[in-house]
Amino acid sequence: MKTLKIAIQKSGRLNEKSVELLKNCGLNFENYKSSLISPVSNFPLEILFLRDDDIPEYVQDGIADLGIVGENMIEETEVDVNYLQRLGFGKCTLKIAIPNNSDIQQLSDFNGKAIATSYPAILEKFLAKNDIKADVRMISGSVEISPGLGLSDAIFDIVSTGGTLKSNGLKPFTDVMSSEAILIGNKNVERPELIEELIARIQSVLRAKETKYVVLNVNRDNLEKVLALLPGVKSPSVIPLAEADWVAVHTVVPERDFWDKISQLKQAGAQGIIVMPIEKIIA
Ligand code: PRT
Ligand code: ZN
Repeated sequence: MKTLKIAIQKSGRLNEKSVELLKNCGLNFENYKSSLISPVSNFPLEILFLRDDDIPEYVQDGIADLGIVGENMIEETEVDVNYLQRLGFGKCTLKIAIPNNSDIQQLSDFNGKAIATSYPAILEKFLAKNDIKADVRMISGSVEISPGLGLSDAIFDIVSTGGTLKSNGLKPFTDVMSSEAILIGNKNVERPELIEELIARIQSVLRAKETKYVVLNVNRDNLEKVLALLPGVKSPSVIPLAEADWVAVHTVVPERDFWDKISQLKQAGAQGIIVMPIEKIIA
């Protein structure tokens, strides 16, 4: 039977998180930097390690069945693939940025101006939508130095912390798209049941990351107040303790409002709060 192939970045910003995600899904493989392909010993899957630029087309053409790549690469290459799952890492924003001393004030000021970028397709689409006629200059690396060299009036590039813009005397002008790593799949995939299984495993890992397992002790007098703070959870376990009138509550709390929740629980009488990471949540 056919072994599936998943393409991930060989080295770079998405490599480590992609490998970690697949390992957390229980896939057993060697992560040799020197190899292009690595078999998974406990799942009918092979991992292909590639430049991120090649991943969208490999998946579109069926050389790989699946791929993990930034959404920006999919937009830029305009490939026809299935979007299967957003993965929550590699987050960034693609922005137009201008020199600090630029006289550009509004979008229409870009008419006739030169913008350097490694993402010409995304930029062209944005400019066309806004009816701007600018000169898009394709540069494959170090886009941020081009205004300083007099090669362009602005840049269009990926920004995460903004440090690169700042250290090159640039400031953001407008956001064009946000991006994160995404699992993509070939449109005519052969073993959909295996892909479903892999997606289910990925989702269980992602769900677990979004939540913490919390154990706390509370006097029965305060139990109702504490339980009222945990409305999202189906039914927290309430376990009697050796000391009469005291119980332990086991529950999960979403990461996003974690600190708020913990301080509310303390105020409501929770004590001895223990917080643990969750490895997987099987739906
Ligand atoms: O070798 P290969 O071709 O595979 O990798 P690459 O060098 O082309 O890509 P890589 O590893 O740099 O990025 C892979 C993917 O990570 C991108 O396609 C994005 O989806 C995502 N990503 C997330 C980023 C960033 N954050 C990021 N900050 N990609 C690039 N950057 C660069 C940006 O180009 C700029 O030079 O970081 C700089 C800006 O960072 P800040 O923090 O200074 O704003
Ligand atoms: Zn690349």
